[in-house]
Amino acid sequence: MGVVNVTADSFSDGGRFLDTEVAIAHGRRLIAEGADIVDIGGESSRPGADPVDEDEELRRVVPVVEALAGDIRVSIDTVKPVVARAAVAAGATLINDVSASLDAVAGELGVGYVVMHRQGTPRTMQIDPHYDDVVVEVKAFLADHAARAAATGVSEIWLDPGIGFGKSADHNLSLLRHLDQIVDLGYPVVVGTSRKGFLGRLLAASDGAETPPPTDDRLEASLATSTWAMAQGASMIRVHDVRASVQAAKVVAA
Ligand code: HH2
Repeated sequence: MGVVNVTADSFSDGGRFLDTEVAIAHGRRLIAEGADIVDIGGESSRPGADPVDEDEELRRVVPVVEALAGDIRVSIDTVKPVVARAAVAAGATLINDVSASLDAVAGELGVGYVVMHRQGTPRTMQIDPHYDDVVVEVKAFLADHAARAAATGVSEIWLDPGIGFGKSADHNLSLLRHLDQIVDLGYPVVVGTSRKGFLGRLLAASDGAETPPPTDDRLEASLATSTWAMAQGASMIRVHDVRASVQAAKVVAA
């Protein structure tokens, strides 16, 4: 799953693909690089991000969905029912909802649904995330929400542990270490670690550096975690760097 962020403020590529034509061209590049799905989003969910209003989000994503849906499977990354509906009308067939609240919309529209775990909301989620047992709690949340989605009629359900969404670096690593337990729930699993902050902090700590490497210098760390996730049984990885990730996926599959 290749990421197309039609946003001004995404953590790794904010502002680069805000223009409709530039976003479409980026999506086409990801298709050429081997993506199976492109995930189009118009509102950043990075820690501290400001909400985007509905009209602006629609203006950002709908033309990009329309332009790409004829060439590839399109997923809409949104927490807003109106945006999800408009994107599906424009050709999206998967709703990727980081708030885990749009199951009934996916059920009604007859499209696939990604249930992602997060603690808190983007504004505050990284301030002091706390769990007694992160793996047990995330697994229970995903099982519960998958059952709810199934009850509303969703037939294609994906589970995502929500790396970086209300989690410390240790929480992220625990979830990756025990990803097989989430895979054991019996639904396909998607994992997004690409360029995320905990990778930067891990690299800085191991190098004794004061500042993490910039987001566009986290490819190898991202590939390491994506490869790990696939080896633990993840069926899909959500990434910014499609070409390299496809190569890694092919080798893991072999
Ligand atoms: N991560 C981000 C956004 N959406 N969706 C799923 N299912 N899983 C994830 O891990 C995930 C996600 C954050 O990455 P990005 O879209 O690049 O950044 P931003 O939210 O700042 O736009």
